[in-house]
Amino acid sequence: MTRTQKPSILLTGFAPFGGEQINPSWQAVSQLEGEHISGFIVHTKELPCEFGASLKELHLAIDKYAPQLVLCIGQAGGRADISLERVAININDARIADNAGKQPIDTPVIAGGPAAYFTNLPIKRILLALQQAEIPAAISNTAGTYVCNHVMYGLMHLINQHDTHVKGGFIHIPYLPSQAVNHQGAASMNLETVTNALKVIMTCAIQDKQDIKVAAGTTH
Ligand code: PCA
Repeated sequence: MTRTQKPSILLTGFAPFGGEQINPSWQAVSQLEGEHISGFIVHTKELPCEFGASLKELHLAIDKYAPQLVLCIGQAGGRADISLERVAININDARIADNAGKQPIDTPVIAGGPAAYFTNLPIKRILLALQQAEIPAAISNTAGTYVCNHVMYGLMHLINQHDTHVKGGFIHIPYLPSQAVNHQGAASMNLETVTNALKVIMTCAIQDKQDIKVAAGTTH
């Protein structure tokens, strides 16, 4: 295992999927390669939009960089906010085939694993920081049942099994305007706002402060 000297952050984005030409997650993440955030260096990695392979690539990147913070980013087409995912569930239920043609239905991400894991990011603190920066954001209580939930569950499983000091979580982001023009009525967020949001999130997450209690739940 190669250990880098400087404390580091691993940011991941995804390859395009579902007929899109781009994935805004990788568009935003790739802008941040080599960035310094409060003494931490940012490493980036594009993950394939594939069950199994995405988690293998994530594990390799974690092994390579030994980051203190792992933030995985994915596209949630149609959502209007930066979505701070609270929970990952132990299920793969693919509405469409992944980029390798696989479509698992009702299989576990990790056989024998717990039903769910919570992120260990201070998501309420992050929510307030984003709102202060005038970036629309929300807590999300589902990362879906596709490749993003798969990756978040695998990440939190790894952290819970091996090293609880590593912070990890998943962020869903809206379409970019260039995608939304092909999905009439769908919300979008520009690339600069998304990359700024990721900087705010990283800055807040590495402060290692306890989360705060503010209501940000839903009634449905
Ligand atoms: N979004 C998909 C998978 C890759 C991505 O960017 C999801 O939400 O599961």
